[in-house]
Amino acid sequence: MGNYFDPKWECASREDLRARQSELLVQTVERVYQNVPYYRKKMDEAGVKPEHIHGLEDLHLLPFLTKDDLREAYPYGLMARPLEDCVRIHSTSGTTGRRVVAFYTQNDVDMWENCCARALAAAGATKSDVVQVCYGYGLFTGGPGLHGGSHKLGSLTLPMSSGNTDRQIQFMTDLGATVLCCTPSYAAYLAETILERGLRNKIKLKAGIFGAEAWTEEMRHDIEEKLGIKAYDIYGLTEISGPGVAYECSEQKGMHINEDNFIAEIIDPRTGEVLPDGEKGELVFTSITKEAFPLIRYRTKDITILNHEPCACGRTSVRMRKPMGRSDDMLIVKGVNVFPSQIETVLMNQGYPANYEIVVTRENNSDAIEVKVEMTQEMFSDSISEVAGREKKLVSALKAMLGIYCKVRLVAPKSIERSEGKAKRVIDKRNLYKG
Ligand code: DLL
Repeated sequence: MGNYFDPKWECASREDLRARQSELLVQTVERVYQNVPYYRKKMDEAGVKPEHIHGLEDLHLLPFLTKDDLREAYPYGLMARPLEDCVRIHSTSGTTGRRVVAFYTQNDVDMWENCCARALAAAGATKSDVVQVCYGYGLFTGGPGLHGGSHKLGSLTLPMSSGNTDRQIQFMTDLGATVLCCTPSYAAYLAETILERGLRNKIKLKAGIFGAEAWTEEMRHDIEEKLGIKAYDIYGLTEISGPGVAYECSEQKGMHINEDNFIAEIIDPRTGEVLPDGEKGELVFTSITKEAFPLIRYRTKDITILNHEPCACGRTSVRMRKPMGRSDDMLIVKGVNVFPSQIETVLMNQGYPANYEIVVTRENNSDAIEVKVEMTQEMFSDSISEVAGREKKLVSALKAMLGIYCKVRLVAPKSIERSEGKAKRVIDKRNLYKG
């Protein structure tokens, strides 16, 4: 099979894209039914045969696949190609339950890296750029994905991996890195450190490609201002390939989904019903070009909205809104749905840095939520009564946003641990899901 990357699909007509999706969907369903007993059983149980699937219009007939399926089929149960055809694995961090392992043939790696190359190109990168990759390398897809994309573009790639901030900044300044790839929380930390050391005019960065975790528009503006760059969002998940499933263009108004490789749907997370364009719900992906580990109607748990309106950049692919959280990260506090991103928006609007922690506890059957947030250096020199006033102001802004009371504790600068990868913002001490 050839290389799946074809830039023409980025601006193909909607009709051509849909025709390609239909054709590849039919082939994928046939292939998994023949080669993957796990899928055959699932489809048989749902009463669907490959001959029922004629194109996109029949997608809704197929059963969903969940992370639990992936865990049940661990490690080899969902492979559609023999092991000898595979050249790579990657894995999710597996903080809850068994790890999930994804397999790649060489064509799968090429397709994925090409998606990342598109993301880099959309952020303005060319072969003349110096791309500093400080996502982690290893089982995590962040480092290898952007690294591969940078190679495909022909940029000079700095394979830094995560951590060692001193070394990151030294290479960034010495080698004149122009594009930075890392999590937004690490970008914020790097920005903070660069400003503290007075190195802002020693850096040559022009763009950043930040993803792997939720971040707000406010955080984007903060990083853009501190580093003097344009900050682009990039989305992806290990199961579907890794970073580059969707990426932002220069318009920065939603992430273009690489629809020539992935079909996106939005469903109601409770009922599984497919929702019309523009409605908020859980994102579901079907891969149509993957060889080793094709996934059909995979429920991502990410909550977002799709937008089919044409984009001013000329790309015709559907755009997804920044994920507003995950259906499983959503906190239910006192019966109210709380997304960490709502809290972040309030904090950043009031001039706080994106260094915060949300602690949820339950005593006597009553939930309590506390937001610990770092003050900036200037705020730290305020008097006790000024600090108390600030806390009060935050409490009422949070109440206005969430509709519930949140305790607020302002803490000293640098007292909350920094993250080099994905930040852990929420500590839920209620143990609601134990046993
Ligand atoms: O985080 C892949 C990735 C690496 C994406 C580098 C972007 C950049 P996983 O570790 O499998 O893969 O985690 C996937 O992370 O379902 C989302 O909940 C979250 N996520 C990824 N990108 C974004 C983003 C990588 N831009 C899970 N905004 C996904 C919000 C994101 N959440």
